[in-house]
Amino acid sequence: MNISVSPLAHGMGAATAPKNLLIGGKLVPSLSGRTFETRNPATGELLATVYEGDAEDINLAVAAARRAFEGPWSRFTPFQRQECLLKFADLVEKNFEELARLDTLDMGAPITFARSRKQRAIGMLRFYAGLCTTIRGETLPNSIAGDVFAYTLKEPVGVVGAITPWNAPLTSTLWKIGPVLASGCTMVLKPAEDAPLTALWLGEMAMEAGVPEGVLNVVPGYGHTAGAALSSHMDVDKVAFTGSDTTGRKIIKASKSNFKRVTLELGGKSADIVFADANMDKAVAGAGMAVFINSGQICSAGTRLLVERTVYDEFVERVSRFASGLRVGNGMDPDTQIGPLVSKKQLERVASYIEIGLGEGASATIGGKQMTDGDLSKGYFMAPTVLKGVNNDMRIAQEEIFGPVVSAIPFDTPEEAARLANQSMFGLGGGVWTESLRKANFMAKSIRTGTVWVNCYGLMDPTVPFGGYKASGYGRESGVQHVEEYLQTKSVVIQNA
Ligand code: TXE
Repeated sequence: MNISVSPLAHGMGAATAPKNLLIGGKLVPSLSGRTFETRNPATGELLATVYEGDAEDINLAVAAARRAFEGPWSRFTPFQRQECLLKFADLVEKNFEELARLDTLDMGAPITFARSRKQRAIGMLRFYAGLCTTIRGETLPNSIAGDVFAYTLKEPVGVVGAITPWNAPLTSTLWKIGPVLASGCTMVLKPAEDAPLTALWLGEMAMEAGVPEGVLNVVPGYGHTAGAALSSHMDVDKVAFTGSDTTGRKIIKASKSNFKRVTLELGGKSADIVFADANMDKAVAGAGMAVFINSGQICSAGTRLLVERTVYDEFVERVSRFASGLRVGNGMDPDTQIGPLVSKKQLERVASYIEIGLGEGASATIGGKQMTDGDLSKGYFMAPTVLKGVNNDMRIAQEEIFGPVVSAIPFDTPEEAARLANQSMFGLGGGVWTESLRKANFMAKSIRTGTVWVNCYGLMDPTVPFGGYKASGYGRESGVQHVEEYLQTKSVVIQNA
């Protein structure tokens, strides 16, 4: 298979053949022969048609993953898995510019943003390559059982079904692949229907890196068909899901078929808290980009801007000015800071939340509307929006909007800020802007979320665990914890004769 050629080089648009599924090391059409389209959200242009995987294709992929798990992959030593991951990382590095462009074309992220994730993307493979050879059990003291010797083994869970979202195709896919391969599991990956091309190419690249056929299968398709089949499959040992809380609930229900293990990385409504003593220049830009980056389509976006009342008006005005200065446009333009939303559906969802907010009594100091000037009319562009006069009980302060919309809420004391931050069903991220170490520590301890950023926002690193409290899900991705999510512990107890 000649695989180190990007889907872009194969050609795009209606004239090209549909993109195949990757099952058992072969590029194959879907059994039904049905296809779906993926479009550039900045222009509405057709990027590619893709074969639509369904339950039957998922069955084939799971069977291939099982064969690989019990066959060749089980004979790979940790050092051999490490070698594969390192080669895979080299290929991602070599092809990074094309991968970044693919993210931009398929979901709209500004190319500068897509490029900025290079170290993290490659790091997610190299970090997990490093961990391959560290997976180990323990020898255990026996205080009660007597003359026995006991130890634990760490074993791969088995076949993993990974269901990924569209908001960061490259990093969200590598985030799953790195630790799965490091652990010795095999995988059926169902990328989001809105942006399936990156995952398909990464699957081929993994094979070029020496990953045996069947270890990584990629089956694009819809959630209610292919996704549902994967999460309820009797021969899948674990589902790793990133997406909405609504779908997360369905995944939990489906997983009961065989009590498969589940990790969920769901949405958020993260509070970004600005104290009056913060470095204001840093905080304005930081709080602005905490929500506007990737057009707000980031699970940990700082969508509730809590500002100390004494500086509330001034700060909201400065963030609004910052928002109005952002360059919105086609992500392929290197000057673009804010791209389109991923789809018409997402644009309509965001617009309807703005309407809800205005109806609840909030006012927009900037933005609030779709942008339709010139070429923007071809895509799904929403103006960066700041909503003022919001209280924490409003729907716009409680529900995930997933667009470039921030709700500004005043507070008076650190205790009140913590209470408001925690008055949310979600618990994914959060930010604190202050020059006071005491306040920073108090807030970091008080906020019930998986990550708290202090005087920065959204910094991610392969070594730092990421995941949710409360309805933002469970399990951790990144860090050594992530490999644990794909391992089981077996105890071996040996009685001495
Ligand atoms: O999410 P879905 P959507 C949030 C965000 C966004 C909203 C809707 O608020 O506005 O979700 O986006 C697959 N069984 N996030 O509709 O449906 C689907 O095919 C199994 C937050 O895109 O959760 C895709 O691969 N799988 C988020 C994946 O789930 C199913 C990222 C995510 O889609 C399924 C994305 C089913 N029944 C959206 N139904 C984050 N945490 O970062 C759908 N899917």
